[in-house]
Amino acid sequence: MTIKGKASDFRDYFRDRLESLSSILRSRADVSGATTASQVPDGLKWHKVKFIGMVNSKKEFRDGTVVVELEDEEGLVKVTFRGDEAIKKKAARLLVDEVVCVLGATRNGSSVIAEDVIWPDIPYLSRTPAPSSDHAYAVLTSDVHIGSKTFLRDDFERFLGWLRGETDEPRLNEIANKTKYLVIAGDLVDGVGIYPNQEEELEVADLYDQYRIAAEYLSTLPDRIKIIIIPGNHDACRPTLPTPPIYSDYAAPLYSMRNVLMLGDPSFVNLSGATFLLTHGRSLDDVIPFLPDCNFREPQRAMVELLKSRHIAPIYGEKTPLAPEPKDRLVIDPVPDIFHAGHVHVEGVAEYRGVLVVNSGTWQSQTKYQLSAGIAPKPSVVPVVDLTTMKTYELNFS
Ligand code: D5M
Ligand code: FE
Ligand code: ZN
Repeated sequence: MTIKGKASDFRDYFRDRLESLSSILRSRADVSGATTASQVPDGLKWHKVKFIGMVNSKKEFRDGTVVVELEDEEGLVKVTFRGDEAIKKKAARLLVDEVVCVLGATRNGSSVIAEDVIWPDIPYLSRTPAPSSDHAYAVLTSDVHIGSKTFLRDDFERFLGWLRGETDEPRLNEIANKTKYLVIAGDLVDGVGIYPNQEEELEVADLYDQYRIAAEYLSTLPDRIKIIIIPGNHDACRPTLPTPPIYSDYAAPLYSMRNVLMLGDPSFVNLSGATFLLTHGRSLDDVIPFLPDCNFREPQRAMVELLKSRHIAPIYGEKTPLAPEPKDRLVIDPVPDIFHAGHVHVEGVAEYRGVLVVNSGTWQSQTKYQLSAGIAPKPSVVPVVDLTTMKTYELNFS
């Protein structure tokens, strides 16, 4: 592929992102009548304008004033957020490459003083409970990191034992017996060659062996549990988002299991009437540092912000590589009932406008890198969702 071809692929990709998110924005009554950024009208006097564009750049000044450029395919507008704290706070939340609607005032049409910002966001969902009263459960996990020296084998085996019904506690046993789905949101294995000198931290140095062990573990579960697996950045897969399922060559033992469903990242999947949006959550590394009021100890908060942006990886050019497909499949559409990610190694649950937002933690204790970066994982805690009521339980296997 030539560099020229690549550049135009990215142009098409971002054109589709702008179109898809614009049309989500335009479905809001408060956005109706908005122009695009390049079509903001000029005039002889100051006049009100409303327009949609993609954030092309963002500068923050010491007094909290924020200047962004909002662009579409034909051109861009300079937008200044200054004055009251409320508008500066909203501007601080803007992410580069996301698509928003700005309300403001201008004279020349090319430089706007902002009065408000509207994100695509999601409508309030009122979910009809699944008609069955049999309370099927979905068990959500991720970041098992099989093959790593820091894989918490005892905890993970206790967890599988619980799913097999080997617990004395009647209530816990009842949940295990009614579990229909085990969802694994990436990083099933630790992989090989993922970061420099990884071999020093591997107990199982062969990728085929890692997947063989993973399949052996999952084969101990009853067949009635459907296992859904998407790739993470440690799995054997293409490194870009969207990511096709884990390579069938390496993960052959998983592909040969009849109750295993191997999907890509992201994936929408319907489980007993509930729509899940599954992604590993790599972009959380990119967005958390830029989002006010978000941190790595509560990844679910950043996931709520992704729902407001209606995009799984809004910022381009940080750590998450994107594949420039003609259609932006990272746009969050439709709105799921459950938004499930992992990657950050900290379990956390939130509810936003009727959507259950879950980060499913890890089965790996603190790695050397995480120690040096001050990242404290919260391993061996598993969110379990009653798909009839959406009630969530957090079970601890440490
Ligand atoms: O990532 C687990 C978490 O730790 C995630 O928030 C990224 C962070 N992490 C881990 N290793 C690194 C390196 N080498 N650089 C930056 N950030 C890192 P996981 O996908 O399990 O490795
Ligand atoms: Fe991980
Ligand atoms: Zn990861």
